[in-house]
Amino acid sequence: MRTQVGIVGAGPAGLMLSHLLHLQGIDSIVLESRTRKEIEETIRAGVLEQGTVDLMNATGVGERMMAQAQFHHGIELRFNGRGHRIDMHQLTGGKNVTVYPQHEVIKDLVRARLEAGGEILFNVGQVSLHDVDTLSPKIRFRQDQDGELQEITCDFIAGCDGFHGPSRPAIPRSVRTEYDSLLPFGWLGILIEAPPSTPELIYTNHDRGFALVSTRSPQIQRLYLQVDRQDDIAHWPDDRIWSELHARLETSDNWKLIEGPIIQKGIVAMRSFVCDPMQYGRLFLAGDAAHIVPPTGAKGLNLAVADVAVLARALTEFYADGDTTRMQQYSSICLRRVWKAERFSWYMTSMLHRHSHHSAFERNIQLAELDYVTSSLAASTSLAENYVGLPMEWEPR
Ligand code: RFL
Ligand code: PHB
Repeated sequence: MRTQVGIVGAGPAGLMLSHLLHLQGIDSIVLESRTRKEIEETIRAGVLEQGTVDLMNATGVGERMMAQAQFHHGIELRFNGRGHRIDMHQLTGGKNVTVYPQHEVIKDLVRARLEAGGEILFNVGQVSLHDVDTLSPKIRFRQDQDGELQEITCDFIAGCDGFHGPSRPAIPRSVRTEYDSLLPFGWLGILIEAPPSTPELIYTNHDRGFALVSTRSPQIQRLYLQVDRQDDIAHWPDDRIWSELHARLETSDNWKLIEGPIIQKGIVAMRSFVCDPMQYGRLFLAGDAAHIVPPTGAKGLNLAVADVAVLARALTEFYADGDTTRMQQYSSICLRRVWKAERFSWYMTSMLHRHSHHSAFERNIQLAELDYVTSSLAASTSLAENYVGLPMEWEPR
């Protein structure tokens, strides 16, 4: 088999890249280790930046999103039993917080690719990358996990296979620097069947720890609790989850959290991670394969989309007239934005989570930060600008 761009991973990065390349007349084959059903049902991110929404609309995959997403104008930061609204719409000159689940983005992109005759090979196994520092890198894999060994010869390989995929290790250890910081906590996430308790997302800092009230649809809500990173979901029966959520979200004005049956629960660990460079020879990393942010800033999916917007443009320029300038700059263009998203996610995480090692002094600094960011126009404008998303490569600056 042969293709112009071999793409490992059908997450937001891999699928969006394949879609953007197709619009420029560039061929790709996407290899995915899970089934279509699995990738279309995995619950992950919920919030899209304005740039992600604009890119989906501009490239013809935004129709269902525009019909089903919720467009919020702000978020609430809650501490000391009181809510404080950050009006994102006003502070950013009209940008929104769009709540549209990641698996719906995946469904839209898979459908667009398949309808356009695109090739996505699901359920492949033993994917390995070869000759990435030559002009014809190769991907080997087995169809249906254990079928015959097959090989795709490519012009370029895009490693869009998430944090644990084989692409990043294909860059020699001596060439890459990894910046890694494991956080001491995780998030326990639940999906419930209930109407929303609030019109906008609530991020709460409480003495007992962080909590987040998000949403998925008028019937399904998404909530998170800060827990210890080693914690086991078996320690969290439903009534313990509810009593902890009520305690952390309590306000002095009797706001009520609406309960409903818990239909899914799990704990995810949190980390910050950056791989530099994001390119080696003809292998380009994009999305979680190259960097991870803690979810507090709602940045992961959006960073993945921002990376592939840069990569699609670089590849388009190469195939148009052999210009490799942007391809050579891929890593540095992406990493500038990545580090700013790392900084923002780190800032939101440190401001909102309860740290067991914190002294009373540090706790008061945290509360002063929250007071400042919710009362100063300059500080809340900065938070809003980062939350709705810094400009992406394809946007005018
Ligand atoms: P993905 O989505 O992990 O996709 C990688 C794909 O590669 C496949 N794969 C392989 N395929 C073939 N061969 C192999 N050997 C392979 N190994 C792996 C995988 O099966 C998978 O399909 O990476 P991508 O495309 O870079 O996208 C990144 C995002 O998924 C991630 O950053 C976000 O989910 C992070 N995130 C959030 N991001 C946001 O922008 N907004 C949010 O509100 C938000 N909330 C979240 C989040 C992540 C969370 N978790 C579960 C960590 C909330 C949570 C709880
Ligand atoms: C979500 O709805 O899954 C979500 C929302 C906001 C975040 C993280 C996750 O910061």
